[in-house]
Amino acid sequence: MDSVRSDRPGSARRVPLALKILIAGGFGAGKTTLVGAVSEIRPLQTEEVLTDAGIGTDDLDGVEGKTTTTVAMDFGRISINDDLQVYLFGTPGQDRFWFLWDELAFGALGAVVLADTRRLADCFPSVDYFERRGTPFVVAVNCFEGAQRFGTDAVRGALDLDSDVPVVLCDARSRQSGKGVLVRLVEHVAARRGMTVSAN
Ligand SMILES: Nc1nc2c(ncn2[C@@H]2O[C@H](COP(=O)(O)OP(=O)(O)OP(=O)(O)O)[C@@H](O)[C@H]2O)c(=O)[nH]1
Ligand SMILES: [Mg+2]
Repeated sequence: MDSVRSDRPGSARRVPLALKILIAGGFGAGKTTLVGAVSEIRPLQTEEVLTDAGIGTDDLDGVEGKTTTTVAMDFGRISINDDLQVYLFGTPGQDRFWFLWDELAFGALGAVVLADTRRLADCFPSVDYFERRGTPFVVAVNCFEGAQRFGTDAVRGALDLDSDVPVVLCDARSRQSGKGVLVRLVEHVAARRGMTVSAN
């Protein structure tokens, strides 16, 4: 994962390596929140207001304060270090937008699957999707207040994850916490490729 250096004479400008990472997970797991929290640029969001038409389709248990939902994607960017920039693509959480996933996943280095332990089953489709594609992923448990805390081993067991898939706890509203999740993913991808990376 070397960064590219300009080969112009006298130029020492380093061009950082850019990676694409998906932020996936079930409806209301905190994907848009995470992309917004970690992004250095104003994130691109495609939020639409949840209306009565979604009653019976949009399960708001645990996220009753939620007023909008992502209808296409979130987009943000974060620098992990001087040599590495990550472009973040948040997926829409609802089944009716599955047709977008292949486009969003194209060229992705890896994915974060956000999980809410109150609705753990909602992240099964994301886990299945990345397992089928062979896309490396980490599961990040978004620790909503009031949600019963489960250890990472309990979540691993409940999702029947392979032993090498990292499971981490996070707060999707925290830049530092979100950045930690991304670093863990990059380390996981690097380890699978027999490389090491440093976040410093
Ligand atoms: N208390 C708490 N609220 C959170 C946390 N993360 C997200 N929220 C709130 O939970 C709601 C859902 O967050 P979103 O970021 O919209 O979730 P999403 O996964 O993008 O949702 P969809 O795109 O509709 O699938 C919002 O009201 C957030 O403010 C968290 O860690 N703790
Ligand atoms: Mg969203």
